[in-house]
Amino acid sequence: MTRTLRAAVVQLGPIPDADSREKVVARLVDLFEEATSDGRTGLVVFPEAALTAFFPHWEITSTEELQAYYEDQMPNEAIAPLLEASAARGAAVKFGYAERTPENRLFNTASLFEGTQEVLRYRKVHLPGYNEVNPDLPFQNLEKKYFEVGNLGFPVTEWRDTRVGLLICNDRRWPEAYRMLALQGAELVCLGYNTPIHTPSIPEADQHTDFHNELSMQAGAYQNSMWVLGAAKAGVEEGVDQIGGSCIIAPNGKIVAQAVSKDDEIIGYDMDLDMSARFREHMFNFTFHRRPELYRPISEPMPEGWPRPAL
Ligand code: ING
Repeated sequence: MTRTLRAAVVQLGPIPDADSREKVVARLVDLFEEATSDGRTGLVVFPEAALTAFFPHWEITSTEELQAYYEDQMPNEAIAPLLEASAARGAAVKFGYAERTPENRLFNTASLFEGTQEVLRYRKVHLPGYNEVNPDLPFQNLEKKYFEVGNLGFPVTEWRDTRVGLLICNDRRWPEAYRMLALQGAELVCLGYNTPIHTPSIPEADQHTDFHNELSMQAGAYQNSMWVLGAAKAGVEEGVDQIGGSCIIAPNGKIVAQAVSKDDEIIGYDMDLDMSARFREHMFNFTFHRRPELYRPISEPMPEGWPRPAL
């Protein structure tokens, strides 16, 4: 019996900084209900920072103002309508948000819920950008200032007869992130991103931002035989123009569905979850073909003097 799952990726257009959580969640509920109106969709994936504007793009000097972007609890009252819709439709939902723990630790987080039951939580490991404001830049990326490195590792869980993992934005550019999930048997990765078209640190890459987005996720999918569902927060949000390109990628590396706009947009696909196992039987049989005893440096501290360490 082939294992199939219909999934939807919901791309979001900009979230105005002035929008309340209630207003944003109402927008997510409308999109969730449209995405699951076929009665067959079992999973809906929203982007990173799906409850607020992507505030690491600017300096926030007021502690009180900064703290307002984080969720003190998850689930909470504001998200409840979305979780109720998830329960009513019998479809799981993944969304990203800024998290403050009871110990006052701050993370860029993603959660997968089935109704009010949290299936999986992940805290972003690869934080791009800087921990100091650079006034010369047209916009900031202050994730290293506003978040800690995730402390949950790369968790994978059994879910609906498959195994699922979560990643967040910059994680998708690092092969180790997908591999950590694939080593645990993940067949499906849900991720979201807020990616500016312009990369201040390397302007020459601007012409390739969409290509690098797809390349990163397609490589991760193919080299690990996993379904990758990538949801963008797109369009000009608080002055920062972000790519769209939300997509569903099969374990063979092919993009099988992709958004064409830079606004709210829903894409869906009936995933053959057995494709992952077919690729892992021979071509990407990790047990037969990988040589971890020769990879030790990949998991050790960076060599002194990189990118030109002593040989
Ligand atoms: N955003 C960007 C991302 O990784 C970035 C930051 C853009 C890094 C372009 C490198 C190149 O897509 C987040 N939020 O990680």
